[in-house]
This record gives sequence, structure tokens and C-alpha cells, in this order.
Amino acid sequence: MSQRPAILIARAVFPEVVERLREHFEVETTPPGVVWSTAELIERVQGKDGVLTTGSERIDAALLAACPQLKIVANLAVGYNNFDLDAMTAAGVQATNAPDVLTETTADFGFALLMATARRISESEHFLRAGKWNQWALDLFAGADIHGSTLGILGMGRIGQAIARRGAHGFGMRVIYHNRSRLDAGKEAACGASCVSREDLFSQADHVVLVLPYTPAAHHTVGAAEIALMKPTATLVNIARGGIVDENALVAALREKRIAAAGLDVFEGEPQVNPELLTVPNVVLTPHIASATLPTRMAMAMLAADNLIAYLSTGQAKTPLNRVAPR
Ligand code: 8YV
Repeated sequence: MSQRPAILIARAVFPEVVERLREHFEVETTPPGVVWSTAELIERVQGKDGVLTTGSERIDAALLAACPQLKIVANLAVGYNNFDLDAMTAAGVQATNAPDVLTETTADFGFALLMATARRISESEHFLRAGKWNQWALDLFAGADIHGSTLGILGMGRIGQAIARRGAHGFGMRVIYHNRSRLDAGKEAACGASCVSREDLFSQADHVVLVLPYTPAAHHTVGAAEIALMKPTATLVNIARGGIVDENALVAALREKRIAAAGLDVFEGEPQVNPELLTVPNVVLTPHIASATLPTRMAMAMLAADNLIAYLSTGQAKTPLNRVAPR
């Protein structure tokens, strides 16, 4: 019988990552396209020392109780709202995420989505593809400017700061932010951003970008009241988690043009998308791809793999989320 630890890779990953893990562990993989149900996931985690998850597999008290051999779960995502961190800590299971390696790529995408939204790129391409472009018109897909406008960032962690730098230094934007805690003066200066109240953020920004972590307190934190504070010309971009925005309130506001447009990379029930959103023209919709460049996804997967290797061989993870007394 093998003495090597056993791990499950709970979603298909690049072959290079599987190979790296096979150097250290007995590895059970998940075929491409397969998403385990809760019961199937528990069944596969049983008898494993470690699991590599994406941001979608729920790790909760029920799974932990059914899998007493489990020692570490490494999330291939910076967000970890799929983890019940308290339950993991109580069970002595190490939790890790994949921060830093995706920061700049995700900020690039945040900006791309902001620009596509403000400049109506998707909407105008659909119009062209549908053969509807038959004449030039002064106001044809006239949108909102990015340069010189005010960028409001809700959540000022690493990705928020990287978006701020792009706005302030690349596009000459006035950048305002709101966060649980204020950045120190050096960080504020580096990203050219100033701290404002939540209300001022929504009322003063021409473009609001959401990059805060999804916690129970953040559920629907952007709803009818926040949208009502926004300018009718403003845009809203969400690259954080779908549950942060009350999608029904957003759909109503977009329909009634109470704000100009929205760009959404994340959805409350993803991969299901609220069918109402699909009927609104002034929203750009992308399938949770903000970190999706090949080098970055490879770096995220390798960091998750390195967390499994480091923790199961030395007891010290590379990017730990909790401190545990090992099982
Ligand atoms: C992940 C993300 O690709 O890192 C995150 O938190 O939202 C994305 O970068 C996604 O969660 C799948 O793991």
C-alpha cells in the first residue's frame, strides 16, 4: 500500500498541474466538463488528505464531518466564499486561496469590462452582426467617456488598487474608493485614490466597479438604494461575486435607464444567468472570466498545487487562510 498522501482535483485542470501533483501524491482527477454534486464530492473526498477546489465546490461542516482524513483544501481562486472557514478551522483543516498571481490580469479585465460597458462595445457589435448598420448617425452608440471621469471602487484590496492605478495613471481619472478600512497614505498615493463615504462613492462616480469580497454582510449590498444614488449616465461593473448585487433591482434600473449601463462578469446563480438580464440591451455579460488568461490560470493552479505540496510535506502552506492545529 502506498504511503503517499491521496488528493482529489475536484475540477479538470491543466495536465502540467496534474503531473506536478502526481510527483508527490496519489491523484484522483475529475474529467473535463464534470461538476460533482454535493454527495458525489463527499464520496470522492473521503479517504483523501487534500483537495484542490475551484471557487465553486462548497466545503462545509457536513463534508468535513464525512471526511475525517482531510487535512487541506486549496482553492484555485482568490475568493473563498465557497469555504465555511470557521468550520474548517474547527475541524483542523487548512484552507488556502490563490492571491496575488491574478491581481493584474483581473484588473485588466475589470478595465476591459468597464470600457466595453461605457463605450457600448457588445451592444454595437450585435447591431453590426445583425446587419442593422446602414448609415452613420451622430449619436450612434454614443456612450460615456472613461478618460477624465470619476472612477468609484467599492472594495480596495489588491485588485481594487490595481484598477485604481490604471484609472488614475493610465486614463487620468479621478479615483475614489470605499473600503472596510482606509488605505495608508502611501498606498493611496501609489494608486492615486482618495477615500470617500459609501454614499459619495455611488453619487459621485461616473463608473462604479465592485471588487469587494463576498461575505454574508455583502449580500445584495448594492441594491435599489445604492443604484438610486447613482447618476443616470453612470455605469456599474461587477467582477467580484454575483450575490453582491441585487440583480432584480439592477434589471429594473437598466430597463428604466436610471443608470446608463452595467457590465457583469459574475452572477448570483452562475452558471445560470437571471433570464431577465438576457433581455436587457444595456448590459455586457461575460462568464466569470476576469482572471482567465492562460498564464494567470496556470499560475493560479500551480499555486493551489504548491499549497497542497507544501502543507502535506512541511505543515506550512504558502498562502494560508486559517491557522489550524493539524488533524
Ligand atoms: C476564479 C475568481 O477563476 O479568483 C477568484 O476569486 O473569481 C476567479 O479568478 C474562479 O473563482 C474559479 O476558481
